[in-house]
Amino acid sequence: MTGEALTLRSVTARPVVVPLRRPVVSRVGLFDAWPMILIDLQTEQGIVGRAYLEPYLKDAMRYIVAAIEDLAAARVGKPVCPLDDFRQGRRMLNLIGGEGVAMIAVSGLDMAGWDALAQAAGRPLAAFMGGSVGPVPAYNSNGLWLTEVGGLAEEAAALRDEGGFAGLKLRLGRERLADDLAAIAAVRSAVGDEAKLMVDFNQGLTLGDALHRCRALDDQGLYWLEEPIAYDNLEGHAQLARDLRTPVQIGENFYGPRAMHQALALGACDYAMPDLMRIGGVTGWMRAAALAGGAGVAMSSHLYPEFSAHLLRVTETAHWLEWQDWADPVLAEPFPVAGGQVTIPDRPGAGIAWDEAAVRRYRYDA
Ligand code: SMN
Ligand code: MG
Repeated sequence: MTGEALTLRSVTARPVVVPLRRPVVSRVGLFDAWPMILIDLQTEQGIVGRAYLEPYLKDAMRYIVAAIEDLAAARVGKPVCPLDDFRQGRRMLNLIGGEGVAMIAVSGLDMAGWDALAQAAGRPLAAFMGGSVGPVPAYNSNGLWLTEVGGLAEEAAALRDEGGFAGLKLRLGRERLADDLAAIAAVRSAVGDEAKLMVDFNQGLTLGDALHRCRALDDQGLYWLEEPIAYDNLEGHAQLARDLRTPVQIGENFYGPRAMHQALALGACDYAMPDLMRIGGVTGWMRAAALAGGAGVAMSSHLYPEFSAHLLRVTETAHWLEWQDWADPVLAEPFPVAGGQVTIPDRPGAGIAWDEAAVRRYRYDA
């Protein structure tokens, strides 16, 4: 190994829309197919760093891809240095605002850059970062949407059996409290009292409704209450965290590590769960993880199970991996999951490669 730096040659960002086995029905939106941007970061040395983004809105891919291309153009011919690229990218797009598209584009390139470096070192990303590959405890988030309560028991059992999961995510926030209670009862009837139920309101409630609804659910033995109210209402979340005995979970809408700092400083959550596309990729995750570690707050992941598995292995307060198999249709070798744990494959980098025939099939003209 020469230790030669990798030089950025070009970046391609390809939009696809892949089918979902179970349509997403949530307070944050209805999605019957899942948009993804597949990023390939080519280097002069021949190594290709890969990552994907899941931006929810298929037509938003057009301007996210444009932002990725602009950031990449500014780095062509330069060494692939994720920390430098991160700083430069943030500075470059600061003038249109650091959150939203700007942070998403920086995050995607950051992940692909780290993947390239780990591949060049011939090590799985977790090992490249000083950790090790191994099992990562996961809960299944593939279903239990705001669908008919009558179908939830059967679905919960199926979700448990997809990978021997000890935890499931259930979406709540139906019109009537009685229906949320019925949904919990239906899931419990199938998976029992021992199963961990992470429940997610997807920002669907007002603070007043959340106080009422979450107090009424506080004795249900739920594992966490996720995003009851608007994500940027940190004071409101702090009020809920003080008021409730069930832990409050937020973080998928933290744009950059400073948002983690602000949430922790306000006591806005008992648990935190950054999303790689918004927290700033691998670089942003590690900075957020240091803050969570310092505060002693357990940290879970949101989407991106492949990169997240590596990162949870090097996170001081690692908690739960959110398991979703939604990217599987375009992955050449999806990560295996069994016994409620994701196994990180022992291959260089993050372990992501595309099934090119599937990419052609699901290509979307954004
Ligand atoms: C979620 C993820 C993806 C689509 C809709 C809702 C949810 C989660 O917030 O935490 O999984
Ligand atoms: Mg959520």
